[in-house]
Amino acid sequence: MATAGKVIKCKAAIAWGPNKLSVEEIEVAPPKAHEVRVKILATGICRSDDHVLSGVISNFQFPAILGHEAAGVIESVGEGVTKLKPGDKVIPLFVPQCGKCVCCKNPDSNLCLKNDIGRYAGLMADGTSRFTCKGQKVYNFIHTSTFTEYTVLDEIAVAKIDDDAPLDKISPIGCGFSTGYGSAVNVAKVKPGSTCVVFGLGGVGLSAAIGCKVAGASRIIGVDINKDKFQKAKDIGVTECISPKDCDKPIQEVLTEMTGGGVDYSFECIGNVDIMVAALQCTHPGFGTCVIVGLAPSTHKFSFDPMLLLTGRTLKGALFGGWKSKDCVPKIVSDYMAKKFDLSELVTHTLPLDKINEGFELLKDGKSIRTVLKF
Ligand code: COD
Ligand code: ZN
Ligand code: ZN
Repeated sequence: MATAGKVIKCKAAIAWGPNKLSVEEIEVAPPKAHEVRVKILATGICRSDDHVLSGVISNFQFPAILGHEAAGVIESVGEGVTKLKPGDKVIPLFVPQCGKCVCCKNPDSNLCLKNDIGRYAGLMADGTSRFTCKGQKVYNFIHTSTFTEYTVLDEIAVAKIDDDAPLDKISPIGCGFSTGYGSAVNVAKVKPGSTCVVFGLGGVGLSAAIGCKVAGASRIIGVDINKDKFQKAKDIGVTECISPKDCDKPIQEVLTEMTGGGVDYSFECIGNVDIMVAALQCTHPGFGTCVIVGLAPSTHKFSFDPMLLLTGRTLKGALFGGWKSKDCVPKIVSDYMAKKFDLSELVTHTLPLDKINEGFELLKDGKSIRTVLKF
């Protein structure tokens, strides 16, 4: 491409600090060795973008380019990149897969130790940045940075996907969808005929419910305090919906009674430590499994009676639905194209980059499932 090897000037949303986000012109340097430069075509606004922007995450370096759920096309590649080429369709990976660390080598783990979640160094693998704005260095975000027309990614943080994939529709596979869906099919390994309960019917909870359905669950109970979420949940396959506000006893007791002793699988997709305990308590003794998907504020802790585990329940959790990202994202895209599941219900709003602040408002007010910015 004509731009290969050159600095690209483009538009990006810069987070200057907590609650300070504006669209600016930036410079994006060419990719160095084992990096690729990607033109982003669609990117969703997701929970951890909001956590950083609203200041919930305190050890964060500004200014930075947020965004981690996206789809795009490779513009150019750096030296030593052999498996990716300009024109390839890709999804950035906020949990990378280096293939070399102990977690990557362990078939049961997807938590590549090169991940930047929690540490937030905000730099490329070589310790430098590819972004500048108004002469200032700009940090990246968990290996991705997608609220920009162009980004630069380490090779370990890119999945090449099908040439025919519709990039405008599949960005939720970069985070929210795969997180919820994988929690069901991959982390819990939901079995056909089972009974599941999903706490929280936002994009992640709905995706967990889609996973339960694809895995053949016969009963999928949705729990949410906002009844506006029930219709969409039923449309995607949730069989019953309950609001804890309508119950005269704790939700875990209601669920235990409704299911004759407890559910096979429960998913906490809210990020509330009290609900996490309820999600464990409502699983059936002897074989129930509870999966923690929600991200709670780091100061919040939970405690429970260890007898809940001694009596044969399992408590699990994983990032990104437990998927080994580089290996599995292309397969998830292929499954989408084979119509194994639908993503259209998850995207409720579409906006241009200039209206990104509006997108964050929709997320905060609980009005959107997912807002996707299209370039
Ligand atoms: N009881 C029942 N329902 C509740 C309660 C409650 N006490 N409180 C809130 N809810 C409902 C809300 O009404 C809403 O419908 C739903 O819970 C939460 O949905 P959203 O839309 O706010 O959030 P999602 O679906 O986008 O999910 C985000 C999580 C809240 C699960 C968040 O913790 C997350 O993203 N977790 C994944 C962690 C992760 O992997 N992060 C990395 C990148 S984001
Ligand atoms: Zn996310
Ligand atoms: Zn690794």
